[in-house]
Amino acid sequence: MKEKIEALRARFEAELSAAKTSETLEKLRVGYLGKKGSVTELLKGLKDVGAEEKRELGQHINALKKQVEERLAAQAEALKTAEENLLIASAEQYDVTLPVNEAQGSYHPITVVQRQLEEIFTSMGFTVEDYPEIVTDYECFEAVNVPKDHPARDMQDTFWLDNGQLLKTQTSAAQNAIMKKYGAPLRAIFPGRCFRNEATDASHENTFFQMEGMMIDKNISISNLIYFMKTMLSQVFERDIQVRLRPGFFPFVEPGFELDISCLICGGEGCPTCKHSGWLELCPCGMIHPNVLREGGIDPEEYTGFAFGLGLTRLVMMKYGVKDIRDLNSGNLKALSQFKHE
Ligand code: FA5
Repeated sequence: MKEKIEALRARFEAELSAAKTSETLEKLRVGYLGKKGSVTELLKGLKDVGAEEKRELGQHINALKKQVEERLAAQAEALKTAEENLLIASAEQYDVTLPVNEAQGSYHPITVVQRQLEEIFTSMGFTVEDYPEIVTDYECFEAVNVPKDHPARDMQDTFWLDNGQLLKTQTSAAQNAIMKKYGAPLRAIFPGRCFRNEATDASHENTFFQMEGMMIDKNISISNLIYFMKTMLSQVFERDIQVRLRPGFFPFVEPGFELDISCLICGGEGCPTCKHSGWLELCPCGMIHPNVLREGGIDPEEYTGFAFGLGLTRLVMMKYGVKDIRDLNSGNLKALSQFKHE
């Protein structure tokens, strides 16, 4: 019996040194000290030996039991510490002595107004379409009735890629694909970033946002166009503003208009933002040219429609009284943080 006890002690020590997780330790505990554990079985076996021997063997077995209990407890503690150290070492390090940065982020004013416009138009049954910034010559020009060598291209020089594609100069670049996607009737707006090779000034940037809209159905007329433009502007500005509609030429509309807004920076008196004219070109628009409808797979004999190309960045300038368009792209948090309340 004594040899059995010593063999068990040796086996336990070997198994204990191999135990590297809390789970294996628990298995060991059950295997030695549980109801049917090896040490418990030894104790049960004492009933078959004589009284003399029982006393001596009982002491040995109890000593082994105590040793197993103590060794298991010590090993469990050591494992716990090792696991905690591992967790600390793998956790993200940070300096608790650094001052708290109380500056809160906020949406860019262009995002705020874009979302407001999206809400206005979706409430009137328009879908909101996303479109790439890199497009083909066909999408940006040819599909909207601006063939190669058309003089209207001069107004929209842009950045060309080696593969012949370009950074879109106008959101009109999405017109053709959207017509082909939905057919008629359709109501869609498509905001997007545009790029032009511009000499920048207070109201011109090389990178700016437009938001295009199209409505195509039977019997759509200029009255529908004016209604939607008025509704949109009165909801965005939440006050009366002066607008004027004058003829404008764009190859993709016939007739075409320029919708100007009385400059809200100077109240129409004239300033650098409106080039001292008192008016700011905001939203060219018109009735979609039959060639453009046809190219989009829509029969111009059956359907008519209007399109507009809102200068979203300029609208933001007017709404918030931003005098220089370049502030909006500057990343200057001091200038932009004033819109935080939105
Ligand atoms: C166009 O881009 C036409 N695609 C708009 C259109 C769409 C007309 C559908 C008819 C039907 P235009 O180049 O004028 O047009 O630009 C439209 C608006 O974008 C301008 O009125 C102006 O508000 C804004 N915009 C144009 N160029 C710049 C620029 N460099 N910086 C900031 N805003 C600009």
